[in-house]
Amino acid sequence: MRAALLFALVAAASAKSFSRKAFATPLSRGGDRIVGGTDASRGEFPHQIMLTRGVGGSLMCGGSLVAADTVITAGHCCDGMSASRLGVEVGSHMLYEDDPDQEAFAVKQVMLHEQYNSNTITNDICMLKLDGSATTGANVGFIGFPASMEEYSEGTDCIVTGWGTTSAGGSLAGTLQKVTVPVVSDDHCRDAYGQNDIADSMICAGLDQGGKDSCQGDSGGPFMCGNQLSGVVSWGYGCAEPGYPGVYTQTSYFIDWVNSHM
Ligand code: 4AZ
Repeated sequence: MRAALLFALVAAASAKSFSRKAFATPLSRGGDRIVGGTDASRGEFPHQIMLTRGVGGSLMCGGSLVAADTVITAGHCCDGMSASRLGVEVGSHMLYEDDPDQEAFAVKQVMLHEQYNSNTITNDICMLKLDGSATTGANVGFIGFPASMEEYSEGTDCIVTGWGTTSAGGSLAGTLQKVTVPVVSDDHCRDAYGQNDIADSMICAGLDQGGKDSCQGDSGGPFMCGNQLSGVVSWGYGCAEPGYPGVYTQTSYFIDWVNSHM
């Protein structure tokens, strides 16, 4: 019994702070935040949700509301998690303060992608069904998906948001952050990470010089190229490191999967 609990705690700990190459990154290097971002305005990203440790619990991951009772997040945020250990908060803007329209839900069902692979971080996507329906309004709304197999040219500006750490291993952001990062082609991303590490169903984004990126705690959150959920925060080597763009699950590769699980 105690061994099982310990195992569950270790599994949860690894699930929440996971990022494939981050383990090799000196945490002391610093300078990282939803790195290089600025405060979002209240209601600017009404689909942004907080995935929490239990209902009303602390931040575990980001996510996106795609229907009144449906959230898309990262597979590695769901891996090994039962619904009872998760919560979803919609309508939030401030991490540590109550926002007027925030609403917390229990999770009814966790649908981790059947081919999610924690070694290669492929198919890093998960759908959550809420125990209830979110009330939409100025600060709560849905985001749509791109067309199936849509591709994005190198240099396309996209926005990523979250309350993730403002330094690698550092503190979470108190106010929802946003940052604009340009798409890096799969070819160039493979030059950075290795030819076998970037699947076609991943999309990379970042500046050559670094300084703008998603980071720990942003995982599962939205990556938007225009007004659509183009990607899900997935992994990277540290945060905002020069030469190492952030890597996102490319949702256009998962439209059939999404539709078959809605
Ligand atoms: C993480 O650990 C994480 N720079 C998320 C995104 C990135 C790195 C780490 C990308 O959740």
